[in-house]
Amino acid sequence: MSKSEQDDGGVRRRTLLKAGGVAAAAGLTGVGVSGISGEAEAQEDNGDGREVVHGNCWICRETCGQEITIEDGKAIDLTGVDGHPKASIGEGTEGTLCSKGMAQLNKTYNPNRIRRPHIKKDGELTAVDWDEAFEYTSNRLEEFAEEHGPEKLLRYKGYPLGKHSWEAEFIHNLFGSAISAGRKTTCHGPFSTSWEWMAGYGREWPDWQNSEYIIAWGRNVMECFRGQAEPKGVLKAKEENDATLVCIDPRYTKTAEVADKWIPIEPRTDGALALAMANVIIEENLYDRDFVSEWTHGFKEYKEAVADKTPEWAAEITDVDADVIREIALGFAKAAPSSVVFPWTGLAYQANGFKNCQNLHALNGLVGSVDTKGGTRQWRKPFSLDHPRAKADAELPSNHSDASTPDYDDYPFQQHGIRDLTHNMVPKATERGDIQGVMMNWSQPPKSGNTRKWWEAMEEMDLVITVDAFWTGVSKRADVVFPGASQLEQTFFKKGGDSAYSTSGWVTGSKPAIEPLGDCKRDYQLYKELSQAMGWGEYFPWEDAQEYFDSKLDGIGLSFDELDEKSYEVIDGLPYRQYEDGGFKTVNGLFNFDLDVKDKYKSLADDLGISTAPSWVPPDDEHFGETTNDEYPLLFTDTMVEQFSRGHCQALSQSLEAYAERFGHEDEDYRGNYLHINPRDAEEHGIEDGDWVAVKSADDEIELMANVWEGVRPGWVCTENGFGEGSSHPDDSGGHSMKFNKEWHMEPTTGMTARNHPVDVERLGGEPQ
Ligand SMILES: Nc1nc2c(c(=O)[nH]1)N[C@H]1C(S)=C(S)[C@@H](COP(=O)(O)OP(=O)(O)OC[C@H]3O[C@@H](n4cnc5c(=O)[nH]c(N)nc54)[C@H](O)[C@@H]3O)O[C@H]1N2
Ligand SMILES: Nc1nc2c(c(=O)[nH]1)N[C@H]1C(S)=C(S)[C@@H](COP(=O)(O)OP(=O)(O)OC[C@H]3O[C@@H](n4cnc5c(=O)[nH]c(N)nc54)[C@H](O)[C@@H]3O)O[C@H]1N2
Ligand code: SF4
Ligand SMILES: [Mo]
Repeated sequence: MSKSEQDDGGVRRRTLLKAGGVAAAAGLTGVGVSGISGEAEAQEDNGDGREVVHGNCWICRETCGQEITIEDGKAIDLTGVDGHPKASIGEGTEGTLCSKGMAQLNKTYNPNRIRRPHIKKDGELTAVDWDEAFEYTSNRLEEFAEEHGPEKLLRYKGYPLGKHSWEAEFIHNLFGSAISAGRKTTCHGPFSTSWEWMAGYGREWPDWQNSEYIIAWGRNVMECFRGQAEPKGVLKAKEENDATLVCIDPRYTKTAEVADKWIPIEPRTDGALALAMANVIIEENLYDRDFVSEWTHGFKEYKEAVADKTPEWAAEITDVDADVIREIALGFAKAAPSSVVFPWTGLAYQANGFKNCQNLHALNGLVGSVDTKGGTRQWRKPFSLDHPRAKADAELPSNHSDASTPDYDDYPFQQHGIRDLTHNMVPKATERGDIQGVMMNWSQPPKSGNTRKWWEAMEEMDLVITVDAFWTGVSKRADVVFPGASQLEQTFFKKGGDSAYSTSGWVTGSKPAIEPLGDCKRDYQLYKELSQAMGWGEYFPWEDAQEYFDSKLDGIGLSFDELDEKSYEVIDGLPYRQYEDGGFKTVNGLFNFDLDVKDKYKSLADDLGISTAPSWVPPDDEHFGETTNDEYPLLFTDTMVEQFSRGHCQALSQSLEAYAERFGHEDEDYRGNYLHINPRDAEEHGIEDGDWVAVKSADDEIELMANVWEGVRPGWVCTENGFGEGSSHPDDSGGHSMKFNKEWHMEPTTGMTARNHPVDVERLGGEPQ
């Protein structure tokens, strides 16, 4: 579909262009956009029929507080909430929404939204009313339980609004599904698992705003932020602490744009760079002796491992100058403990990612930047809230825990102590008959790895149930499609840690701003009524989500009405260096450089022939990632950009326009993703900017438009994920980046999908479609 054909009601191209211009001029891309959107100033109903209510953005699921202007029951404008823990940089500062957040209006009123329940009738998905949809679904679920056993229904964990528990309670507790899969192996596995085993807490966060030296390492914090507080925190640190920002990324991202130093490293060699930095820090005696001697295990092995890993050694591998390695090692160590190295998907999505992430985190431990002001933070539970279920009359059963799942334990990664079935192995588990169906809410699994097999597996499955807002390769293959109410139409509640308030937790919540469009249904109502249809109504005794959350808030003396009025509440209780009170939450209470303390990892490392201590594990065409060759000389991966959130903003014309403008292709009709290719590689392949190209691996092929760009390293090509066949893009435009990914492309410790595929590119005739 060309740009002119997609009329989704919410395109405000002028506003967006203007916003992009001002934000870019201020060096604040992705931050502060809403302030420019015109009538966004929050006001109470002042007689013009408008009122302003609170909401919480869930486009990237980071809950930035919203002020929503409503006119005649329709949401007409959005802006942020000042002081909000996620939308601002703390008390007294402006709250804003990013450009993705601003696209929520476009999303809500999008004509492509699924607005009616659909069920399979005579092999065709057919729109029906809710009574029929619930009756059909409850019958199918009952048949499924009888025929296969409930344990064989996979729960694919998505992002239901506020990550509420009703979906899990329905699928696991009540129905008895025993298997789940999800982001552990599609988002953060190697990073969170290595850090969890090292420091006891896998989901650490940088204390950005207090830092003095930040290394964003395969972590595009200025555009793949988790709430507006993150990029604002980085800018604050630069302004107020004169912090140095180093961006280690083969791509010239928005983070690279504001960084003091951009290091376009050879992909997948990050572990070698980290070892060389440790070599310098130890040689120069700049490590934190007190922290290392009192709180760590395995320093001797770490020291031995890096003894010969000089900057000159790493320069050969990483294509980073030895002087630059020395410079950042010294800068990082001298700023400690207010310094931080932090990765995410750039390193997690690699077959050698586990070791790379271990080597990185070892650096934080070496200089003592663990749970410190301006270092990493270990967010523990800052406060507890009552669980409404504790007060309910009917105790929720745990039907899933009684299920026998012997085959599930046979899967290799579970034997390493990894929770959840590996995403890429779901098709195999389906082939083996261990999985016979799937239920999900707000998820698009085939986008995240092993795409073709996933599609086949869904065809094989006896029952596919999804809650979604758009037609995708998943909803089109489902037996039941429930039209989920979108964020502005739902009650919202969330509590959390990481935010603009470094040593506090927070709660935020809001009532629905508008009525659900069409037949869309709010999540709580959906699970309550589905439970009623199954005869389990007593487990959802609350009238609505508001009543449920009201009960939850008792513990901190707030009512849901009050929270909605305030939008958020900040709650103290997250001191730095929490490990000083009772040690690290690891097997030995220490920060582990060496993972020999984990028996399961020890035997795995033995099998793989690698050390349990930090070490350099290069891609090897066997366990740790494929390498390029004469036939397939380029390395291909996919990435994310500020304009899209994972796999669903591709449905929004506003986001597609902003993306096209960013890369200077707004005048072309094509609205798919681009293959970013360095001018050197483009010339070698006879490719020009805007050409329609094929990308080929040994066993697959995609087609998309070339964006010839200095912003990617020579030898490395990439595109944005979530496009092409089966995506939420209304016209399936562009190339599906994960068609190259096959079942065996996994990181060998966690089973996380591993990107980076050897490919070649070829210019095709014809216009990009
Ligand atoms: N705009 C936007 N923001 C988001 C999301 C989104 O989809 N869109 N998703 C949210 C979610 S769920 C997450 S998990 C986070 C993820 O946040 P990030 O992990 O920061 O997101 P990515 O864009 O995948 O960033 C990884 C970066 O690593 C780089 N990279 C790739 N390979 C290598 C390598 O070998 N070495 C190094 N050093 N770098 C490499 C890529 O070029 C990319 O810029 O973002 C969150 N925020
Ligand atoms: N190739 C590739 N795959 C990736 C990544 C990558 O960088 N590249 N990143 C990974 C990461 S970091 C993560 S966290 C995962 C996330 O992966 P998923 O958990 O699958 O999440 P999304 O892609 O956000 O989910 C998209 C689905 O939610 C639907 N949706 C959108 N809005 C709504 C709504 O209002 N209600 C409901 N019910 N549904 C809605 C969309 O139509 C779409 O089908 O993806 C991973 N997969
Ligand atoms: S950062 Fe995420 S939650 Fe905040 S406005 Fe942007 S999309 Fe919404
Ligand atoms: Mo993620």
